[in-house]
Amino acid sequence: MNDKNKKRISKFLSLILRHNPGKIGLELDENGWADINELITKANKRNVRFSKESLEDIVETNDKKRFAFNDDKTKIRANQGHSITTIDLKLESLEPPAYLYHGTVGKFMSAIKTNGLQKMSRQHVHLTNELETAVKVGSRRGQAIILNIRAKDMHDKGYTFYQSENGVWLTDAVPAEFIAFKN
Ligand code: HQG
Repeated sequence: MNDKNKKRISKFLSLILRHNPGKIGLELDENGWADINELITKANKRNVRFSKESLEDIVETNDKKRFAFNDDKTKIRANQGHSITTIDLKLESLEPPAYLYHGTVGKFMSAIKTNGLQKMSRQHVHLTNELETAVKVGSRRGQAIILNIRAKDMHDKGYTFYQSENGVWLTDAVPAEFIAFKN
């Protein structure tokens, strides 16, 4: 499968496995897993064609490791980024590093200064320990602004952090007092 096709299928999988399985009449279980054969058949009916081998290729080579198989490779799910509120990935809570980054843009800054970081339409606020990743995430929307979050401090005050299988740090909300604003 060429890169363009892989990207197209990967975007389709993000839509189906994170946001709208009903679009192809698929159901995810309570932990977000989809049956692979059912996914392939139902996608095929809507003219999105891929094989089990191409799914394996996508899971392995996806730039952000967005998807994972279960142990016997009968099921697939998205590692993070869901908007479906009933899905529980059963992530284990983990102590974060002292600081984590969040990449955003200027137009959100006054709201963030007032309300802190909110999960908006996803299940969690997404944070990273890599500056470069935060820059990329922010740059999707314009000139990136990088916020420094006092994650360990939050954790010590009782806030829970999780790490998804692809290394993204997740938490429910970041109150403004834990964000270092430069101005
Ligand atoms: C902003 C992609 C106003 C927040 C990326 C962000 C990432 C607020 C936007 C992953 C706010 C939400 C997640 C507040 C936060 N008021 N705006 N109080 N609090 N915001 O897409 O972190 O390619 O839901 O700064 O690469 O941008 O999909 O979150 O700009 O890893 O795998 O509201 O999604 O990964 O946007 O991105 P998002 P995000 P994938």
